[in-house]
Amino acid sequence: MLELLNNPISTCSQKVRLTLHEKGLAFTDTKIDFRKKEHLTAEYLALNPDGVVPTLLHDGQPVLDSSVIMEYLDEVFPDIPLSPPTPLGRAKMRKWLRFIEEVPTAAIRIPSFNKVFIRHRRDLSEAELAADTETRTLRRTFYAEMGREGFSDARLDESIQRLRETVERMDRTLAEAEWLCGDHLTLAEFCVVPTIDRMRDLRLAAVWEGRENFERWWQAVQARPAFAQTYTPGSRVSDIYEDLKEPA
Ligand SMILES: N[C@@H](CCC(=O)N[C@@H](CS)C(=O)NCC(=O)O)C(=O)O
Repeated sequence: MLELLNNPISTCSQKVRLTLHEKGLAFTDTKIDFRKKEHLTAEYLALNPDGVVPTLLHDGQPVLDSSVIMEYLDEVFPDIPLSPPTPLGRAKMRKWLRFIEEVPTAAIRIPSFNKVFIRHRRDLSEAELAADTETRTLRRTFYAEMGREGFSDARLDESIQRLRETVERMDRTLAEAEWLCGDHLTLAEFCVVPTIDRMRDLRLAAVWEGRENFERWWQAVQARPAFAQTYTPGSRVSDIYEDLKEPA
């Protein structure tokens, strides 16, 4: 029995939903409401002391951290494998996972918060702001730096540059092979897809304009049935915030 405690627009949750769908695994989709701070309740923190989503419950046992969860699922349910068959192949895939966690996953948070999530902090009093920051178990420093006004222009520019470097690195790799780790789609794809989708959602798609290998890969990823199963209505920030919707 698999239960995923997650949030529709959370990119980390989307990594795991993509993996579950691609592997054809049935799961209970339990939605955690960020606005109600359901991820910061004592009950949730007892399962996931970092106060973040996703959390996978497998027969009631918590498995934490989106990349760990992806690898766990692939190990426990090997029928549709999403990892290379050799140790060297898996090492290459894990290198992509670590790079994606360290670079684009961290970078996309800056435009996401500046353009979208900061709005929920603007009207807080000083005391409320400090209290809210204090509750963010894993990200106190991040929330403190963001404050009420968001991250600086320099920090935003640096993040966009990091995202650009990621796309360039992927494009170079994809000139040599169909997928990031060779001839087969792997967890490396699903680790980065939510960041790319968020970039498009935030209207940052110009970053990959003219990058033909990348664009071919992006089309192929979106054609997977797992993609449509993951990105149901309400999964994107532009589904939720009126001012982010594409003009008709
Ligand atoms: N390393 C963790 C990070 C999880 C994470 O940062 N989740 C975000 C959503 S993508 C979250 O729950 N944020 C809650 C908050 O900022 O309060 C993972 O990959 O599972």
